[in-house]
Amino acid sequence: MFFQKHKRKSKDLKQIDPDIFYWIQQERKRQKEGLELIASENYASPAVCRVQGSLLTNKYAEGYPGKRYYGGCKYVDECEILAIERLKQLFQVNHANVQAHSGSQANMAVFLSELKPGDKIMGLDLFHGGHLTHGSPVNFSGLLFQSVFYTLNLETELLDFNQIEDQVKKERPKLMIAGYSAYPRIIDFKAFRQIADRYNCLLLVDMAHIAGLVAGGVHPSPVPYADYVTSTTHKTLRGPRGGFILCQDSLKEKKIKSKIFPGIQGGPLQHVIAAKAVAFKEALDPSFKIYAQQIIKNTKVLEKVFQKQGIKMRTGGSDNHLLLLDFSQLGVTGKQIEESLEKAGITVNKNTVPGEKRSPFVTSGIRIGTAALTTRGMKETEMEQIGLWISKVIYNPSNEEILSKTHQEVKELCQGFPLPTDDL
Ligand code: DSN
Repeated sequence: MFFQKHKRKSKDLKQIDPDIFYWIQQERKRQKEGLELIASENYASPAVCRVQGSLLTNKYAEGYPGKRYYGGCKYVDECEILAIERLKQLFQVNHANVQAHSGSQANMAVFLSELKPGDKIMGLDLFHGGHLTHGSPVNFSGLLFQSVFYTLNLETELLDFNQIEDQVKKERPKLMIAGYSAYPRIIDFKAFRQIADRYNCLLLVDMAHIAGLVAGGVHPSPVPYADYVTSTTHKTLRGPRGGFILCQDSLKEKKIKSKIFPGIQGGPLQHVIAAKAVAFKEALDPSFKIYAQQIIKNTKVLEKVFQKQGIKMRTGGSDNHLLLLDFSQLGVTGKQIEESLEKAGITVNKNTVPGEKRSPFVTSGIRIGTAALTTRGMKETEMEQIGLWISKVIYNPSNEEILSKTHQEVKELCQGFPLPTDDL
């Protein structure tokens, strides 16, 4: 034979990089033994993780399927086409772009498609549950564009469309954003569309938090109402970490394509795009509807427990995957409760509440979400127990004995619910 045959012995990660191996093991233990209640997190399936860790990462494919700047793209083209077609089917939409590396870049592509630097955008105030990329002055969205905000009604704690309309009338933004990080109620996209139409304003819906609920049919879809819909793929939708953009109009799709590439991104992450395709297939399966329904059932159980325990929830409860607990009358901060819950093996994040008086590093509340534990198979019985544990910690945040006993009980519960990706 002309060429010598090379055999590659693959060493395992433990030998190649014992440090990273060690930290992954630690993180595995944390995920296994703890209760994950961060509202923006979930467990991607083993299939999604496997594809995300596949050799597709080796491929450069700047451009779009059928029109790339590199050779050898015919197989990644097929994966990207599948991702696009499945996503279109999932949300019943005409056009989908699956190349955005993140939700932030998806939003950036929409802004750059429609706006010039200095144009006015309007999103929900960050302290009321909005997002950094919806105009915060410390983010590109507030640096490049003139940003103004609407707020929740401080009495009802809900979106107030009269107030929003007044604000739009006064400010006349070129683009308005709906879709939030900490809003526990159903969003009326039609009402946003009506205001947008009256004031000739574009409507972007960032459905990152609720994408899985929309896909599962337990939250109305923004697709019929928004000019653009952006999302991440890894929250309630349970895919790999990434973003996407949807629109109905082919002219808008063209603009988005060129803003994503070459506008703001280079080579697409073909391993992530293929993993998105897998996640979209999973979300098209009828079992995903049952999953989405269970997320809501689980939130409702927590809502009931907190009501009984006298713990204040903003808006009084939730219709979606998250609850916003408010301690402003309890004399403890969100930061303290986040830390105490972590000692008890329960992971949440501190969160500002509408009308917040404390800094975002301290806050008066925490945000709790049920998407991840629902994926892990936990249902009403477990949720009731978890609600009681959380309440106990809220009322006894410095009682080390209670924290450590709760941690032990949490570990015991977790043993019965293996992680979907335990062996990855
Ligand atoms: N960081 C995400 C969240 O926790 O809601 C939003 O990007």
